[in-house]
Amino acid sequence: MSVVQDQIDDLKISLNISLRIVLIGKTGSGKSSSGNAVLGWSEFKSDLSQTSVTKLCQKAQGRVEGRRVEVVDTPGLFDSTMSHHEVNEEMLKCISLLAPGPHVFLLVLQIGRFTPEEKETLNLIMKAFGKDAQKFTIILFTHGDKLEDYGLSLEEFIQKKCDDSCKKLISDCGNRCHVFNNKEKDTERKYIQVRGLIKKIDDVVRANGGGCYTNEMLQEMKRKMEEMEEKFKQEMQKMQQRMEEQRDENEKVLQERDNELKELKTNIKRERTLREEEQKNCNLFFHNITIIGPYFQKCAKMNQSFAQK
Ligand SMILES: Nc1nc2c(ncn2[C@@H]2O[C@H](COP(=O)(O)OP(=O)(O)O)[C@@H](O)[C@H]2O)c(=O)[nH]1
Ligand SMILES: [Mg+2]
Repeated sequence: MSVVQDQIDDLKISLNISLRIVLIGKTGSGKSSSGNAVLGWSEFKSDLSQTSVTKLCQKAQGRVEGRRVEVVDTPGLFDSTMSHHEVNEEMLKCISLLAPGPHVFLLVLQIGRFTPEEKETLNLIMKAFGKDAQKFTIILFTHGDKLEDYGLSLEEFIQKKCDDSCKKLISDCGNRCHVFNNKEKDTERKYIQVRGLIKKIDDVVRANGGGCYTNEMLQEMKRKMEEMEEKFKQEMQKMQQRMEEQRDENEKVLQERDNELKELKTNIKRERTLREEEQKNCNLFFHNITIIGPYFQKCAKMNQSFAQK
């Protein structure tokens, strides 16, 4: 059954008029150079600069072992120079240029350059294309010449030099990896690395039953993202409303405390005035006593002497 299925898939692949490839990744990772390596000539402009040469997708066609290939080179999607709108436009365009859609995404990564910024960009790219894109993705390492410096094979390099997040990215993409040395001068070796990649792309096409990543998948992803954004916005609004209610409640409690305090102060003041008033009256009484006291004493004595008489 699986042999028959494989034969049907092989037939589908050979009937497929062309292999449709998209190069994605950060600026400077080696996308344009890799696209040129696949085509066998310098169609895409390659530059040392870390800022994108162009902000637009570019398509070129060629033949590898008699197979037609269509390659789309993308600008550094999610590089800080591109706006959200520009990224969306280019994503849509790069899929449409390869209608009905690409068979494979080559996620280009430079050997030895997996900085936090690089990770963030790759995460954004993979998130933007959605989970569906993972089964159409091959990680294409460039700067294969560095592997010779390290004295390691690609597998050994991944095992020994890649950190956990890099390994996770690779495993999320079905452990499909390939390496290019775009500075390779030897024609035969150049050809071997391209042929190796095409074979891996054929495996992806076969695994996906000859299907491709479509605009509908991208639209679906966009819809999901918008849904998530909407949900997030609603949650934020609810949270803000709760915070405002809480603030109003706090202000009310504070106002009540303030009123209580004012009342208490007024009472204390009234009490103090009353005390002062009483004190004054008391003082006056004692003052009067001191004045009229001796007079009363005199009267009492006179009364006494009258009585004795
Ligand atoms: N040594 C070496 N340099 C490479 C390799 N691939 C690309 N480069 C260089 O890296 C720089 C950026 O490459 P480019 O293809 O323009 O990257 P892009 O911005 O992703 O399209 C250029 O100077 C290339 O010559 C490689 O495999 N080995
Ligand atoms: Mg480029």
